[in-house]
Amino acid sequence: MKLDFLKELGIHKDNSGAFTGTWQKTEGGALTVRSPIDGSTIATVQMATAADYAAASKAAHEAFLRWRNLPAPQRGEFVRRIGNAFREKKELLGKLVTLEAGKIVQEGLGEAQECIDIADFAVGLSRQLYGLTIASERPNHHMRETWHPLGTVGIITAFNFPIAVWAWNSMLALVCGDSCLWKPSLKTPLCAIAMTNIAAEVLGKEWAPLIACVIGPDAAVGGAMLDDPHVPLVSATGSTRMGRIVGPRVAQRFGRSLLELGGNNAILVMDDADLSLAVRGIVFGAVGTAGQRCTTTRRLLVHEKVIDQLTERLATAFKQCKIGDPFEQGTLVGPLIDEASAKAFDHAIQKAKDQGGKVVCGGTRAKTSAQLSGGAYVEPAIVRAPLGVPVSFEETFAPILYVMPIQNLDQAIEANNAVPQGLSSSILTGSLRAAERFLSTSGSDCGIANVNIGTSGAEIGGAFGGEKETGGGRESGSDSWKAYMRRQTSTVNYGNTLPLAQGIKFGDD
Ligand code: UN1
Repeated sequence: MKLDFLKELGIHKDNSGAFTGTWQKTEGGALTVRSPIDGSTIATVQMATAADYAAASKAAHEAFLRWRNLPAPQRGEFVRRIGNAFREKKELLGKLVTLEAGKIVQEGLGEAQECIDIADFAVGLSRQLYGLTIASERPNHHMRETWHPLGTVGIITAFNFPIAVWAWNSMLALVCGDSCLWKPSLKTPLCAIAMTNIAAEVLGKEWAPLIACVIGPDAAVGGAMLDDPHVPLVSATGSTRMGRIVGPRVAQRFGRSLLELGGNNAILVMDDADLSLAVRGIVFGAVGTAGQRCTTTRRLLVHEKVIDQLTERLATAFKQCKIGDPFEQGTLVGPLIDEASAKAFDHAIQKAKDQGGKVVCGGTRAKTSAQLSGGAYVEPAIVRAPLGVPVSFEETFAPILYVMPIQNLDQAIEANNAVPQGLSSSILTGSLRAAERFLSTSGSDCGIANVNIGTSGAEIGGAFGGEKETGGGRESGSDSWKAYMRRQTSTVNYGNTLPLAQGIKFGDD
């Protein structure tokens, strides 16, 4: 594989670098980085230890103490330049995402675009960190709420969005006046090094510690972050299993956590849906990113009147999806991240069969060229299953779509909400009534509920996140920035007397 382009992202083959900006050497063990495309080794990265983490945290805290005093629009100006640097390097970043995470070229570029978009959003936000004024019950008093920088934000990211999720968090955190410490997935450290390099170069030596990235083992480095009193917010993306560790451990020290955990997203297809649109939306949602998005469509709840027809059309479309080298034009399904993921896929397919599911298409390992034999490629599966089949309650991070029949909208909504996760959901229908019912209080219980589009591919402008076992966090657009700041309520007396709230008389007045 041609790796020359890595140099343009500041990554050298003999890289010694668990980067903490460009200012610190680390002492941890060596991490072998493999491409999921063919399993080949692409780099070795020297990891950080808990002591390295502590040094990065100290520097991040010191940088925060200075950064928070810069006016927010000036912080925004740095972020504008970081966003422009992402823009300039979009092609390279997309390529790196393809190399290290195995996404097809279009999706790698899409992820780089998401970083650019959130930087733009954050720049605008830097002039809009609005508070409130509130009417006081006391004469000659006023009340207001203001937002202040919080401190260092710990960012834990997963392999499947190796650059965008960090950007969602860090670009907002920077304009909010915070510093960041990034603990990336050990499967995608080069993406983390590249992004940190780009941002550090724009920030310069003085401010580079604001965006330190610490690549190290979960227990030593991740654990140190969870317990770090200088990290008031830990924003963690990953499995529900990970969230169950992060949430309570951070809460134990009264830190806050922002959790983006598993999804088990359904599309409801009603009998009046446009089936051509449905096929396109479902294929992208189920097969895109080889089923490795937290927003991937995993369940299809289809009206019994159209289920046979739709399943047949989907099977045809699934079979046409080209599986293979994600760098190759025309490929729609790249590799899973590793063999363990492929084993989880095999296991879920077997379970589905044991539970009465019928594999309509796919469900096996894909045949690829000899060059790709070191990668884990699977044929995306459609499984027809009875409603409520136990395996459909679990998230398997691979392309498996459970197609289940429903008789009416109420039953579909109930089934949508029956799983423990609550990230994304969609309804495909021509009926305004059905769509609005799905979006109503007694409709979908998910953080994201769409109409006539799929479950994945959210824009950065909205708040992103979900309920129940998805963890409840919201990041990216809308007012998610508030999670990265602390709120202060102030009451100011501009009179000469001291009236007390609630009309209390205290001693002689
Ligand atoms: C994730 O899979 O962790 O909505 C994030 C989407 C993307 C983000 C997914 N914008 O599919």
